[in-house]
Amino acid sequence: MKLDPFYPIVDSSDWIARLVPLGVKLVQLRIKDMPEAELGREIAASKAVCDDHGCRLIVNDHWQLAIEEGCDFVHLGQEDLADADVRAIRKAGLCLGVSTHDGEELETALSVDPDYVALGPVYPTGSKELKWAPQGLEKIGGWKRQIGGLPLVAIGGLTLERVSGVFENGADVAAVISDVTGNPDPEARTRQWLSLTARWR
Ligand code: 3NM
Repeated sequence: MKLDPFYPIVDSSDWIARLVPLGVKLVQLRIKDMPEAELGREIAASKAVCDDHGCRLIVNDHWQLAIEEGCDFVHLGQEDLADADVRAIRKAGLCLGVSTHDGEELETALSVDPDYVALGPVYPTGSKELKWAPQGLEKIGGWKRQIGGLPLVAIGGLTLERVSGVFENGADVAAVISDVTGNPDPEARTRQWLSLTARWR
């Protein structure tokens, strides 16, 4: 599977409505702590915008709602993966991305035959509390050698200035939160990301 190299992660359908029309082709909706009915509405609204713009929507965690809303991609962390019914996800025809942070987690991820593997945190991140030290660029090459043709998503502390390094070391996709949504001008930053990553498309 070929994924777009620029993969912003946002926490609302409002963000999706702001960024996707700029030309984003791959986005993750990552919402924590929201009542289920509201979550369903957020996913549906995000999907509508993504469908209108030919953008692939990846729903974090909420795989049952993703199935109900007719989405085609979910992302699971290791704990969510342990709790999820991967068979049901597959039966509904959804693709699956999985987070990994060490060799054991990579093995677990590969055992469910994922559609991509994410490795993080490449650099220090303020967006998620993690027990792992930054992985560094060399680890990306090692992961890529292990997973072969499977897309490798790099995540954690990525910025426009750092992104060439992750692609040169073997990542296929750069996932990013704060460098986009924490920027004083997220739309302009998104356009810069789209322009800089176009050569890896
Ligand atoms: N997962 P930022 S790092 C959601 O390592 C997430 O699994 C990570 O945000 C992992 O681009 C991370 O602001 C946060 O550093 C990424």
